[in-house]
Amino acid sequence: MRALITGVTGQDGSYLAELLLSRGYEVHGIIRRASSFNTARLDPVYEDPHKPGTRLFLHYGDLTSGEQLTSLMYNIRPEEIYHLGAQSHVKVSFDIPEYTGDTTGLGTTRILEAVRHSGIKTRFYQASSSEMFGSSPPPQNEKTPFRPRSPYGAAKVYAYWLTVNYRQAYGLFACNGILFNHESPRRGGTFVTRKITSAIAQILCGNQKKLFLGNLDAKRDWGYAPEYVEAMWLILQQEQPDDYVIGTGETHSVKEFTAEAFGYVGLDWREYVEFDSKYVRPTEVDTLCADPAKARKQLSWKPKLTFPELVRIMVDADMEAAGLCPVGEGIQILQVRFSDWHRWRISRLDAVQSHEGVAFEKECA
Ligand code: NAP
Ligand code: F7E
Repeated sequence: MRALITGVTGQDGSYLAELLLSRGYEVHGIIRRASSFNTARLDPVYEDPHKPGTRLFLHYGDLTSGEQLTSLMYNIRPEEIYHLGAQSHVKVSFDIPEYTGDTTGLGTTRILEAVRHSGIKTRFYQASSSEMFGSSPPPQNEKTPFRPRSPYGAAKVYAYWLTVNYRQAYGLFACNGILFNHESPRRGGTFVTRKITSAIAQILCGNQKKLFLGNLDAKRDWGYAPEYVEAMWLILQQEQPDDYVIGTGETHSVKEFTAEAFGYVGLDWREYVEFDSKYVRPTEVDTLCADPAKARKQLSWKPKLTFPELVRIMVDADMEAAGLCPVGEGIQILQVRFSDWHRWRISRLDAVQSHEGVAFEKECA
């Protein structure tokens, strides 16, 4: 099988590339040109393209331009497309709404048009988001109305309906995975979970004294990213194209995540966390909690990891990356359940970058 992944350098793209390679796929990823390396998350699976038998290939492309996408489709002829590329930060989408619409919304149109014009037969996965539900009360499922509360959420609603439209209009095997928040040691450093766990490691190292956060009362349904890329794959293996909600069915506040993470290393979060209004969004999504019954029934997908286990994995990974001796419960959970801890950890370089990302966010976001 041959798959194409947009957003292959991101959290989900990198895990999905690993999953597909482990299942014998040839994997093609679209990366955008950057002045510094943006492929650190692919380090565990990167192969020298000159070596015979290589199955991972990277191609330059940008979602803001359709110019080369049709020829990429035509030449690669992927049997499955996982469209994960997006400007994915909700708070940032208020600062750059037009760019977010271009990348996160129109980017999907460009990929779908490239599929149509190249004439290839393929299956298409759209990375839809629980952020589309916005102010609709929980629990949210496939029938819940979309009431987005951010430019990001609105762009994802547009992309959702484009995907449904290409399924109906052109008979494309096109599916939406409506994924609730999913986290990991590879989560970008400016999302709240990773911001908290990397700050804990830096506090323990003595490099950081305080952690500045915004709204602690927002509630999210947080799962573990490697399990969610498995759901993406399952969605494209079904007989009929369809749309699925993917989440744990449990919700926790940002305050609960903070208390759990600091508590795990024996610290009282109230001594370190301070409020900064610059992290508060103009409009907030108060509570997200999935009703994943359809995915359970039709995909037989069920997450294995619990909320405290997710927190422990992320804190251990950030402690290890910072050169500290991790508490160890998170490592043990992965070794027992997933057999290989080191496959899922982040590199030291990534930890440094995410710490810098936090500093940058303090100034800019
Ligand atoms: P992420 O870590 O932010 O990754 C986003 C990816 O998109 C990166 O590879 C990024 O490239 C790429 N990208 C951004 N702008 C681009 C452009 N103009 N052209 C080409 N590529 C571009 O996001 P993620 O957490 O892996 O999420 C994957 C997808 O699922 C996203 O569409 C996100 O909106 C959606 N989603 C995520 C969650 C979640 O909880 N993680 C939940 C629901 C939906 P660089 O590495 O160069 O920046
Ligand atoms: O915020 C609150 C913030 O940025 C979670 C993306 O993957 O999931 C993600 O979007 C909550 C919000 O994720 C800080 O106000 C408090 O209520 O980690 P986040 P998100 O906005 O839920 C959805 C499903 C996606 O699709 C997106 O791509 O935490 N919060 N204080 C903070 N958030 C941040 N980032 N930083 C803070 O200091």
